[in-house]
Amino acid sequence: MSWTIDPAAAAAALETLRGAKTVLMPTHQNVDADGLSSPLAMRHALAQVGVDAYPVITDGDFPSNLKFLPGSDKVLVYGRDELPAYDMLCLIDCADRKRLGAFVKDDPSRLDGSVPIVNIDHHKTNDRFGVVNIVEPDASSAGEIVAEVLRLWGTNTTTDIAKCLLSGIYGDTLGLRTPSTTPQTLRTVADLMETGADLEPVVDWLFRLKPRSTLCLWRHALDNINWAGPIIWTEMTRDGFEQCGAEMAEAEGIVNFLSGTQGSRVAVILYQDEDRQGWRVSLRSLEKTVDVASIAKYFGGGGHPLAAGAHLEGGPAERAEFIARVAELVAAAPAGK
Ligand SMILES: [Mn+2]
Repeated sequence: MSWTIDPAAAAAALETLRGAKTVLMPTHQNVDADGLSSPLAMRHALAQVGVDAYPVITDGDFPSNLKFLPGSDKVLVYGRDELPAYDMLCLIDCADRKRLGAFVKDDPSRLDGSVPIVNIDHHKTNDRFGVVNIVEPDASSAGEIVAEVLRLWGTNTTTDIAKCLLSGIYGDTLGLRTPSTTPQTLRTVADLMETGADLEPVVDWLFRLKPRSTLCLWRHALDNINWAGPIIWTEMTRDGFEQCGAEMAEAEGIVNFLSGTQGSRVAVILYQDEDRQGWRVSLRSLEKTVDVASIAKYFGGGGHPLAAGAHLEGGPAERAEFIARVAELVAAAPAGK
């Protein structure tokens, strides 16, 4: 095992969550497969001990490609659905409790600790903000950690739970292709498949099926490609999303496609905010010597060494300054592979 969860921490998480009447599980903003599947698996698991737990999408709509997840109809969308009264928060896959979209922007006191937080995550930059913290930076995904937590709890891994966890692991490892994929990851995946989770819908919905609007969006992204020293970057404008009739989740694969372009060391995508006053930025590296999490942290963001993000306020001048600074930081990193 490349990492293990302290059984006492797992037991403390169960005891804490069992003490709640209703648990809210807000997702990180711009939720992805792991960010939604892992809380959904937790919802199914907590139902077995009589605790109601609701994943909440904290910004934007429910991503269409995740509707296949068992229990997706029970996921709440902040701003659309009424929140139940809750006495506990469980954050899964959230590196930072401040990046929970409108859920925290509308009322920062929601995350000030007055409602206890159970924190389960795999981001290196997670600062252990919970009353219970299970943070394993070497795990491929939150799904992989939740699988281990549920094993320690003795949860009956139903097919629904297995499908969710498999989706989380597949999403974050890009189909078991990232360096974070370990023999342990593969064993967990094998166990989940034996429990009855089929690969086909996961692979189809996460990597193959796409609406036509996605192609339109990719055309925009590829048309807007720029270079700045060792970085390749592009911008996803609001106009692009609107012209294509595309949702944010459809732009997810582009940064991974760009990273690995020969001659580049880091790929950067800027997603323009809805109010056009700034960008959400996504950074990817294929070189272990270029830690994009520390670059993201420099700009107030965070993430993983090879995949990280931050938020940038301002207009074209701030954007140009940002790109130039990232290019400098990347150029200063020692050469990797
Ligand atoms: Mn994740």
